[in-house]
Amino acid sequence: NACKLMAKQKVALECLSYHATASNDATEKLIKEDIPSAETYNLYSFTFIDFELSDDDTCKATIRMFLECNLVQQFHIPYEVLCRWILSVKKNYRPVKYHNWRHALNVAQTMFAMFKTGKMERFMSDLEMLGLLVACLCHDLDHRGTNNAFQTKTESPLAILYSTSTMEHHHFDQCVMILNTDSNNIFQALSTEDYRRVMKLVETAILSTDLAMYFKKRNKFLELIENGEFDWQSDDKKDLLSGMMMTACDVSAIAKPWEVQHRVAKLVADEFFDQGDMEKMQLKEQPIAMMDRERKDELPQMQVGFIDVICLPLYRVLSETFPWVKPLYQGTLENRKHWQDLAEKV
Ligand code: 5BB
Ligand code: ZN
Repeated sequence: NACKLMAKQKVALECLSYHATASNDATEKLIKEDIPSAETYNLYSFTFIDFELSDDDTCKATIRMFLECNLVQQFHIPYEVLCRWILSVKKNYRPVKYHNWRHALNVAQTMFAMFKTGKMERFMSDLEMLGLLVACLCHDLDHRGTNNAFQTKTESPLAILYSTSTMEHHHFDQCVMILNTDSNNIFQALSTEDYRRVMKLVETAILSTDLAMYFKKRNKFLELIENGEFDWQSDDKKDLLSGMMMTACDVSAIAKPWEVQHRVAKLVADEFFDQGDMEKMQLKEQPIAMMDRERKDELPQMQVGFIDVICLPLYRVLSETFPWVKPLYQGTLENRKHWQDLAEKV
């Protein structure tokens, strides 16, 4: 326990030097701007792409999703607070190659598209939609470009604080920290009961983005489906469904048009390789294939594995139950062909 306290202090100190909420100037500037339509940003599509968007536009696209879901009106979120919160969330992502603010935005947009175009909105209460969108935007906050195994191996303060789902616990902590910072609390108008519920929802959703959790949840989810479950109302089932949706959104770069998927996979690989380099240098360890630059030729084969083991089974079961999310399945299948072709060339 003394150890944990020390770890917590270390994490807090580390974060203090980095953490900042949005400035008033930036917030006031965003408040004054017009928010372009959802069509302008292609927000309803599973082929949304952020590459061409300015940082400013990424914030406006985020606001547009809250407006389209009627969340600002429904939960009396002061517009100024929404703007400041979005800017603060953005600020608390680090400029790593893949797990940055752009990734968070893409994950949130896929969630939005699943609600709307995927017609899953009807299975969700407004509070659940609010919680899931917030969870998507916050789910990788303060990611350092290294995974849970790396935290454990380096005995980082975070790993001492949280022995399992290390980074995911930290992402949620960061999410809470921003909400608890003055004038960033988009949940401020909620009743005590709703506040408690939405925080729990956000926590469960963020923790479920740990891949280790996904495999457990997938089996339970499959059991429910096999038993012909159509009622998603109870709390456990909702948690299960939300967790599956979070993973579906988290890996949804795999379902984008090939040029986009190809480019994003390179970013993922580069971040993995950077961790591999640190393992070689700091730990004098041989990194696993996925993180070893010397083995980048194996990337296409690894993507096929990733698609077969994680992505396709998930998108298959989701689109069998919720047919309107099929584009995620089809896009992934299409990319599998491309990666398979490349794998055969090596
Ligand atoms: C993933 C699990 N890991 C512990 C071992 C390796 N695998 S993997 O074989 O499925 C794999 C996945 C191998 C290589 C990969 O990327 C090489 C560029 C990937 C991979 N992971 N490819 C991607 O395009 C993406 Br997106 C990802 C996701 C990375 C974050 C993992 C979060 C999973 C949430 C459920
Ligand atoms: Zn993520």
